[in-house]
This record gives sequence, structure tokens and C-alpha cells, in this order.
Amino acid sequence: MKVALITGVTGQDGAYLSEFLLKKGYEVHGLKRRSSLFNTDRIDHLYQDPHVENRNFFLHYGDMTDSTNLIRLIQEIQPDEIYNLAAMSHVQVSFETPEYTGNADGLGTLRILDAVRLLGLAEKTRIYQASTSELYGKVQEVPQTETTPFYPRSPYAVAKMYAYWITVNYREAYGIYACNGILFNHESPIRGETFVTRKITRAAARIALGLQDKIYLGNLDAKRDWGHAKDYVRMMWMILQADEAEDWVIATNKTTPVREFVRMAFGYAGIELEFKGEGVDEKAYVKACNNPEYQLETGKEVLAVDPKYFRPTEVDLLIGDATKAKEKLGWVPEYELVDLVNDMMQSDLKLMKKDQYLKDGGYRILNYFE
Ligand code: NDP
Ligand code: GDR
Repeated sequence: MKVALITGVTGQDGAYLSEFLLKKGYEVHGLKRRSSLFNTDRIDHLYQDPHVENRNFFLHYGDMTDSTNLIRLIQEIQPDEIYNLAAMSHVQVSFETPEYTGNADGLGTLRILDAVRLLGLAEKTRIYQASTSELYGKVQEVPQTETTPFYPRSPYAVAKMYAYWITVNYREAYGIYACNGILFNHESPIRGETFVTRKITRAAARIALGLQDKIYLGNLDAKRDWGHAKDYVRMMWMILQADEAEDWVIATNKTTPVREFVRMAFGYAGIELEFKGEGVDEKAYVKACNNPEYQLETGKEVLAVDPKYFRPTEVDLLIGDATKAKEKLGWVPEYELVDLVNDMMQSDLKLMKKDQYLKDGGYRILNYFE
């Protein structure tokens, strides 16, 4: 039985990857942070009672900023594969917490690599590093490939650039099988609520159900290459099964503006939108509501721009070319953007109906829209 350690196991990718590896027959160990409330929602369905025998899913407390903790865990677990997914992963928040982001995302990666080296596991343990399309930042080339130069545009991206190169360096210096997956944006029904896609699908569902009036967004012109997280975690595993340790771009080769994602999400609920105005004055109104279940009047304002969501430096356009991964590893994504939007909307409409029942029952529902 192969043994895997996943840092960031409580995150979107950590949850899908755990599920995937358990199905493949792995023993999976996950690093989770202590928090004052339960933070294991995404993996609760995988939880196993610590008192029963023959478990194959284990959670350990830890933190990417704590070297001795990481060294001890890696020594105890002796993993065949480490998936380093833990990170302060929000680009805008990284402008507010730049030093912490550098520590967790940049030095955290070094701590994992160096633990493997110090413990004499360089020959045994393969390491996947969660690199990102944010490395490309300011557009240098379209579409972006493994050879496109980096130009990071946020403390997050700069920290991830250190992580990228220290991974390459440990591979070259110590022969560790360590790879960067340069993944473009990938989303899902369990995407964090403050990333733009999930913020939009939650809001579209809440607006349709009458639980929220409108959504405030930042830059509607930003273009992203959005895929489905389920397709991307499969690729993480494939990367570590390759004969040679290399770096790989994973993307859909299509790019879409935020505005169009909004249109698609509302469209799923039968709500047609009309966008008017420009820049900070841009707004969206209901053009037609074709679903009799929802009581939205034509002309209702459902979206406005709030400059507080603008970033000090923005990444305008991302579009990746995953030809290498497709040709050398045989990766075939199963989801198109429309499937992704449908999956997220279906899930959020169901979730928000729960809020509607609570509201109808006189309970206070959370009104936090960040
Ligand atoms: P999430 O934000 O959903 O999950 C991040 C995970 O990291 C959570 O489990 C979080 O714990 C954990 N974490 C954060 N800080 C620390 C720390 N100091 N010590 C230990 N754990 C920590 O991210 P995703 O699942 O979306 O992304 C996974 C990885 O892939 C990240 O490294 C991200 O930067 C990278 N990436 C993501 C892309 C995407 O589009 N999703 C694209 C390219 C790269 P907690 O739950 O307690 O907050
Ligand atoms: P990103 O994802 O920065 O690409 O990083 P995010 O969804 O936060 O932003 C995408 C684009 O949408 C614009 N935008 C908004 N973004 C947020 N969060 N909230 C808003 O209200 C809003 N309005 C417009 C942003 O300006 C941006 O251009 C994600 C993370 O998962 C990273 O960890 C990962 O490395 C990259 O994807 C690839």
C-alpha cells in the first residue's frame, strides 16, 4: 500500500485528492491546522473513527511555518508521495499578509523539501508542489506554457515563485523526485467562498431565492482559464507517476472574462442579465427571468462594482497550454466550463435552499458576502 501525505488536506484540492487517493488504495495522511471551530467540512465524509482498526485516512495537526512539526510527521509517516497543497492561497489577501504568505507558501515548501533531504528520504519520497498560473502575472506570452517567463504580480505569486524554484533546485541538487504542477484556476462546488467563481455562484443562487439583493465584484474584465478541480487533482497524481520528475502546465486552453462567468451562473437559474455602464459604474440588471420559481422583476439591479475588490496589481489574462501534459501523460479533462458552472450552480442552489428553510422558520441566516 502506498502512503501519501497531503498538506492542505482541508482545502478544496486536498479534499478531492484525498478522495481520489483513497479510491486508488493509498493510505492517506493529511496535515490540518488547529482552529477554534471545526475546519474539516470538506473531508468529514472521509473521516474514520480513531478507535477502529484498519484505518487508511489519518489527520495530523501541523503548520507550514513549523519546521520541527513537519520533520517529525514526515519521519513518522515515511510517505512515498507528498502533495504540498497547503498555502495562504488568496491573492488579494496576500497584499494584506505579505510576510505570513512568504513564510507559509515560500519557506513552507523549503521546509518540506529539506525535511525529506535531512531524513534520508531523497530516494524514496516523491514531492508534488502546488505551483500556479499566477507566476505568469503580467502577460509575457499567450498562451502560457512551461517555458513562458514568470512575472509575478502579488506577494502570493512571489512566494510561489520561490517555492517553484526551490523545488527545481532540490531536484537538481539532491536528486529528489520533485515536480511543479503549474495549475491554472480550478474551481468546484467546494471552492472557497471568497474566490470569484464561488462568490458568484453563491450570490446567483441567493439572489434567485430572494435571500440577497445584489452582488458587489471588482474587476469584471479579468480573464481566467477555469477548469474543474476534479480533473486537476487527478493530474497531480499522474505527475508523480511519470518516469521523470518534470514541471507541467495544467489548463484548459480557453479563457473567459469574469463578466461572462456571471452571465453563465445567472443563466443556469434562468435569469438573463443586461450589463450597462463602464468601469466602476458598470452594473447588471435582470433582463428576463425565465424561471417561474424565482420572483425577480425585469430591471432589478443585481450587480455593482466595488473598487475595494480591485487589486494593487492585477493579472489581466491567463490562458494555459497543457499540450505537454496531454501528450506525455495522456491527461484528458472531463469538464468544460459550462459543466463546471452547472455543477457549482446546482450545488449552491441546493445549499441556499437550506438557508431559505431556515429563514422561513424564523432563524437568522448568515449575511456575509465577501
Ligand atoms: P484552499 O485555500 O482551498 O486550501 C488551502 C489549504 O492550505 C487549506 O487546507 C488550509 O487550511 C491550508 N493552509 C493554509 N495555510 C496553512 C499553514 N500555514 N499551514 C498548514 N496548512 C495551511 O486552496 P486550494 O485547495 O484551492 O489550492 C491548493 C493549493 O494549490 C494551494 O497551494 C494553492 O495556492 C494552489 N493553487 C490553487 C489553484 C486553484 O485554482 N485552486 C491554482 C493553482 C495553484 P485551512 O482549511 O485551515 O485554512
Ligand atoms: P485568482 O482567483 O486571483 O485568479 O487566484 P480569484 O477567484 O480570487 O480572482 C480571479 C479574478 O477575479 C477578479 N475579481 C474578483 N476576485 C475575487 N476574489 N473577488 C471579487 O469580488 C472579484 N471581482 C473580480 C480578480 O481581480 C481576479 O482577476 C486563484 C487562487 O486559487 C490562487 O491560489 C491560484 O494560484 C490562482 O487562482 C491560479
